[in-house]
Amino acid sequence: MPVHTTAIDLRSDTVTHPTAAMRAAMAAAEVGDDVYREDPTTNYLQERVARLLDKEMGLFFPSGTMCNQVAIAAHCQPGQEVICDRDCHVFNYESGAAARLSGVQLHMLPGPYGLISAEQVEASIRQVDIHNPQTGLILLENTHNRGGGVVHPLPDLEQIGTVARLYGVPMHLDGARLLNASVASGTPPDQIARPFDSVYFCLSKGLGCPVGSVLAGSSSFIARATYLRKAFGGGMRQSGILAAAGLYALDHHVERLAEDHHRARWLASTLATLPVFAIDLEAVQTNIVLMDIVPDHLSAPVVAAELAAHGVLVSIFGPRRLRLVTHLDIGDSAVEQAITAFKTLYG
Ligand code: TLP
Repeated sequence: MPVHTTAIDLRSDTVTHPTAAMRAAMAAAEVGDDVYREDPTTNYLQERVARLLDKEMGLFFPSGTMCNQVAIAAHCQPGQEVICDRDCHVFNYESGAAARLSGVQLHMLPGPYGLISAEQVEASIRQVDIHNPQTGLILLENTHNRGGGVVHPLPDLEQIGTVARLYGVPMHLDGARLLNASVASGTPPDQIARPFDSVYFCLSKGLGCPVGSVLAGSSSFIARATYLRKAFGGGMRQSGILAAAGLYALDHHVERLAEDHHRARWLASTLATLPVFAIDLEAVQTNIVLMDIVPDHLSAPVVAAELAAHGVLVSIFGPRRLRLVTHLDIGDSAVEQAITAFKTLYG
C-alpha cells in the first residue's frame, strides 16, 4: 500500500498530493510546445512570477536544483568560486552538481542557522591575484532549510547586496521556500528578491504542486538560463499542464502557508516538553522543525524507525537530528496524531 494512504508524512513539504481543484486546473490548461516558447500557460506563469518578484523575466523549471545549477552556470566561469554558507542546499543536497556541471568551487562560510553576514562575505571576496580563484557568485538561501526554516532578515540581505554591488559580484537566491519567508515575515516577495540578480522559488514544496520552480532575473540572464536549461535537459514541451498547477497554487495556496507555520510551532512547542528532545524554538519561524535527540541510547535512525512503526514519517537530518515539515496535507488532526505517537513512545 502506498505510504501516503496510511502515514502522517512529515518528511518534507515535497510529499503533498495535488488537490482535486488543482488537478482540474491542470486538466483544463491550454498548452503548446514550450521549447518553441508556445505554451501559453507556461508563458503566463513566467510573467506572473516575474511580476511577483519584480524581475524582467521568469523561466519555468522542473526542479529547484536545476534553478540553482543553471543560475550558477549562468553567472560563473569554470574555476571561479561561489560564496555560500556551509549548510546550504547547493553544497549538501545537489549531488556535487556545482563542481560537476559548472566546474566551480564553493567557498563556504559558517553562520548561525545558515545565515552569513555582509562582513563575512566581504572578507571572503578574492583579491585579484594570479594565485586566487575569482569570486563568481554570492549564493544565499531563504528560508534556510538546514537552519531550521529560519528567515534571513531583510536588512542582512540588503547589506550583503551592497557588498556584492561594491565588488561587482552577482547574487543568487535559493528561494525554494521564499514565499514561506514572505508570509512569515510579512515582507512582500519582491522586497526579498530585490538585492538579488537571480532568484527562484519552488511550486512543489509548500505550495503543493507536483512539479516545478520558477527562476527570475533580467532578460539577458534569462536568455542565458534558457540556453543552459536546454543544455541541462530541462527544456519541457507541454509544460502548461504543470504551470497550471503553479498558477492555481499562487491563487489559493500562498496565504495558507501561515497555517503550516502555526502547526509547526504547535508541534515544536509540544514536543519540546518531552525530555528526549531538544528543540530550538527560536528557529521555528516557518514550516520546519529540527529536533535533537538527547539520550545516548537513542539515535535519529532508531527514533525515525520507531515513529514510522507508529505511522509518523520524519526525516533524518544528522546522527542525532530529525526534521519535521508541515504542509498542505497536514491538518490539525494529523498534528494531534503525530503528537500522540511521540508521547506514546517518548512521553
Ligand atoms: N529540499 C529537499 C531535500 O532535497 C533536502 C527537502 O526535502 O527539503 N533548495 C532548498 C532550500 C531545498 O530545500 C530544496 C529541496 C531544493 C533547493 C531543491 O529542490 P528540488 O527538490 O525541487 O530540486
